[in-house]
Amino acid sequence: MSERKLLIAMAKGRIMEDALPLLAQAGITPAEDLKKSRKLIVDTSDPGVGLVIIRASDVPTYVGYGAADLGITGKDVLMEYAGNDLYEPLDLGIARCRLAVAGPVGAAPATDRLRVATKYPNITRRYFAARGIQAEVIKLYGSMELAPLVGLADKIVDLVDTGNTLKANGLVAEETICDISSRLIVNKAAMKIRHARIQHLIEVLRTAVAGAGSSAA
Ligand code: PRT
Ligand code: MG
Repeated sequence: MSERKLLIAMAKGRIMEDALPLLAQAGITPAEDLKKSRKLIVDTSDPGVGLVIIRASDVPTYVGYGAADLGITGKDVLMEYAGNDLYEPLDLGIARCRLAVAGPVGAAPATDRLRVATKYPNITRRYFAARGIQAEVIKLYGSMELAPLVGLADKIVDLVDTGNTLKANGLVAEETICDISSRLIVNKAAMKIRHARIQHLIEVLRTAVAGAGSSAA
């Protein structure tokens, strides 16, 4: 009986765009064009490795339950995830941005009794609680920038890269919560059971990341 493939979970979009060149250096190339394909499980050039294509925010759940052995997703998603069934052995240094508190240009800074709209309620609650600020957190699934414009919230907590999206909506980043990049994650049980193969993959990716960092400098 042949061993089941190692499954790597990730999302289409910006993370995948940056992750595919790193995986290629590990000898893992998708067997079909992921931009066109609607398949959710994709074979790769490595017969022992398959890709599972899901929403970025679902990656920790698939890996946490062991439905995928490994995953690639943003630190923002991982900080929001409540499970402790994952290892996070490698910072891939891709899809970089920062998580920030933002508000209308010229607005008073975060003080007390704030309403904050975000896709990241857990991170947001922790952040303001640690500062002794009483914040009412309003969970949204997208377009957080709208919330302060229509009086739904005083501030937002969202990802910022260039700041153009905030600027276009009359908002400005006030505080950085943390810097974000994408991470390789591994199911804890898979790491034990399939240790040699997974450890090898981690080391090959580590080398690819180090190379990408030095060539980009
Ligand atoms: O769309 P869906 O809900 O399925 O998933 P998603 O939109 O979360 O996926 P995707 O492919 O957009 O990838 C999201 C992941 O990419 C995040 O979890 C981060 O880890 C990472 N990432 C890196 C970013 C950005 N940079 C980023 N700039 N994700 C989103 N943005 C958005 C941000 O939310 C804001 O709307 O880009 C806008 C800000 O960009 P600037 O340059 O205008 O500041
Ligand atoms: Mg998106």
